[in-house]
Amino acid sequence: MARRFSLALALVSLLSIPAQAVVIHDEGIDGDLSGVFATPDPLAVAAGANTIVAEMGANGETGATNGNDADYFSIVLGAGQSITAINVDAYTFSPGDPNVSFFGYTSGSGFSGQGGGDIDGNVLFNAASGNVLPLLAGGPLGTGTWSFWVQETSANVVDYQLTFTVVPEPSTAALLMLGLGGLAIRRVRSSRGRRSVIRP
Ligand SMILES: [Ca+2]
Ligand SMILES: [Ca+2]
Ligand SMILES: [Ca+2]
Repeated sequence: MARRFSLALALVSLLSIPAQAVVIHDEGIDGDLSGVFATPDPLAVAAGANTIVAEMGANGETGATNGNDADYFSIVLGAGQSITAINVDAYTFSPGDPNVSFFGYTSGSGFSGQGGGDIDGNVLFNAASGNVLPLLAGGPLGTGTWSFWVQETSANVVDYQLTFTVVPEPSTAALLMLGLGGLAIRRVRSSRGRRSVIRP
């Protein structure tokens, strides 16, 4: 019993290790995110905080329906992984206040168009938005490929930073399954052991 308890404690402590925040794309270093809706830039994520630092709007780059820069990127979530929050860390603008900007998503590695029927959900966001995932998708996004579309159509430039919280790490999930599997095997073995005493 004590061993089971300590195993459970070890698993809980593994799960609660805070993962490092990682900048997965910084347009200042990595270049403008794709402006082509059919081919978002695939970005690799890990457990914990995954941050995108980017700019959209009237910045001379193209991709949106009106020629203003749109940013498209996709994220692949492995078995057991999910996005549990998408936080707007920063939203600054010039020369005027664009009020809000568009953020949409769809399942799959790209969008089939730029219309309302081409998205699974969207939210209008700005500096005050905080975690937009509940309004964007109604809850966490699970295993699979997800594409995201960020766009400002006014004559303003918007610098934005988004952080995607991903849980749990696949290796941690695998460890948890291994641990639970081990407990189940021990339980079966010990019950078989008891039966063998009753039935000679
Ligand atoms: Ca951009
Ligand atoms: Ca772009
Ligand atoms: Ca706007």
